[in-house]
Amino acid sequence: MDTLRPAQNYLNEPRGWKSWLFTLDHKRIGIMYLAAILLAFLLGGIFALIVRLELLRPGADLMSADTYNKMFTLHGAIMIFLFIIPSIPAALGNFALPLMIGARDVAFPRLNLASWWVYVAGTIIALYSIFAGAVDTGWTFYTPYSTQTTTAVISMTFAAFVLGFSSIFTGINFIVTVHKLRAPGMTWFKMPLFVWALYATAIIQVLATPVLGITLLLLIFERLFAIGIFDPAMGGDPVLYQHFFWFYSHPAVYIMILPGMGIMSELVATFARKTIFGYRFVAFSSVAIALIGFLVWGHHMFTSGQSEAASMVFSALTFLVGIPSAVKIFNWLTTLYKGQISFETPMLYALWFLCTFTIGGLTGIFLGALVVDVHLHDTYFVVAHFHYVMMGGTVMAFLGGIHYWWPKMFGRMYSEFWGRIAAVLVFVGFNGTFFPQFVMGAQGMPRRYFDYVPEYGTMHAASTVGSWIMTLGFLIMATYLIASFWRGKPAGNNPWGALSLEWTTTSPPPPHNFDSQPVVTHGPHDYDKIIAPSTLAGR
Ligand code: HEM
Ligand SMILES: [Cu+2]
Repeated sequence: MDTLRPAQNYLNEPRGWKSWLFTLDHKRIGIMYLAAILLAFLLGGIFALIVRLELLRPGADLMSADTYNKMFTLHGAIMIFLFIIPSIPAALGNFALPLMIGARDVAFPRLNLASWWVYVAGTIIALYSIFAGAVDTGWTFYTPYSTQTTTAVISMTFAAFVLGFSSIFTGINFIVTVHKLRAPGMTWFKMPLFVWALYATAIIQVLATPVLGITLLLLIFERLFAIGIFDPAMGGDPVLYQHFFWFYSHPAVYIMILPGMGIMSELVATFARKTIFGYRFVAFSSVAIALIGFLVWGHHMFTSGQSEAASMVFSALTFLVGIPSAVKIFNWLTTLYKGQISFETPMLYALWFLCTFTIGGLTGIFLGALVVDVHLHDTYFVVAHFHYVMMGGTVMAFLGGIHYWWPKMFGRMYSEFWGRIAAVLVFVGFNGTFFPQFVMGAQGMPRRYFDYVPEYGTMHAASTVGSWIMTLGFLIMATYLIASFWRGKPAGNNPWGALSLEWTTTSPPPPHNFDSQPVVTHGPHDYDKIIAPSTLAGR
């Protein structure tokens, strides 16, 4: 028997596919979520590649304008509702959170399983919508166009409505779990910062998601019964829709980024071997972002006809919400300062995050400035900005998190050599894809156009080639991660020499997580006081 890798663990006990589909084990639910969202990422990525291929050269090369509208809408809707919202909380959070606080499971295991099944149901409705004519409104479903187009708006918005419940269920579960199930000795300020981030995220999930749900229901009713809430032809107000939509969707961008920031804190501390600088500031800045994030939605409507006074207030509040993010960046940099940094794959993604998320965040401040936004609104500058935040932020952290917890999930290491190659390709490809879009956008290239004047040709071509480099990185990653199931060397309990509780149990963990109740005696990132040896030969 392999002493480093327990023969009996949550992966093979109990056996059989039914024991997976109806499992109440948070680790298995996390793994099932991971598989589901990775498939969603693949599908959304295929639509993105199609969009980029059309834009490789000026002219209508591959498809009609109408088809193009469907392609970017499906890309955006899948990436947002099926991939990025559940990505870190429901997959990595589900797996890691109970382990990190020393619990046996989440507070409501059945609700957790229900969350996954509701996600699957929502996904099936979304896939049905693709075949039932797709959607061409953009992922935002703006009225009045969304009440008039003949595409499958009703079923796609209903899919998003259903998916909302899976997100709310996860949020409720995490809030109660954090309040009730922490191990003895784990006070609030001994919680790992990833747990703080998931807790702040859960507050937004529970408070904001119902607003989107109601808004989409109203949209469905508007289409079915022509009530006249949003459509001006029926006496409705389309800007009202935008207010409702962004009242959810701005907080939702923090559902997307806060968990990524939580992973960042874990990676930076572990791989720099230092206590996080300003732990309480980092913890409270997550909560601050969650709360202030509710007050800035109007920055999406600077050009939609809202009062000048309102726009000025929203602009100022937008600057305000930048501060807690900046606090985090500052504290991570300070943590790295004079640390003993080791550049393994998870850490590379943390460094990418520091570069790309900072660009995304700062360009958000440009867009939050009222006068600048009037020029940049609905251009490729916006497309570049939100990809630097969502992909350069959340996805980089997510990839760092996968590589960090992979050995815990499956008990095996992946090829570090190929891991680094893929990381470099993803970084180069990402910047190659999206950096030119800042330049084009500032020069006036509008968003959501399938054709353009030849002047933008070079930059669009560079952007498309960038997307191919990124794709190569992802293909390599998929290969070595899958290969690790057979070839990976056993990781042991603690390959990174990390200090939080999940590394004290076996890899993979037993079904009940810990053989005896863990008791917390030190902080989660006390690397300057305690040395935890790596269980990996030669590290
Ligand atoms: C991984 C995370 C990603 C997320 C969350 C994301 C999200 C989005 C969203 C929300 C939109 C707006 C859709 C709309 O206008 O209705 C969009 C547009 C777009 N995305 Fe992504 N995306 C991601 C990755 C990618 C990748 C990898 C590529 C390139 C290979 C890409 C290329 C594009 C393009 C070309 C557009 C269309 C821009 C336009 O014509 O308006 N995206 N994305
Ligand atoms: Cu916003």
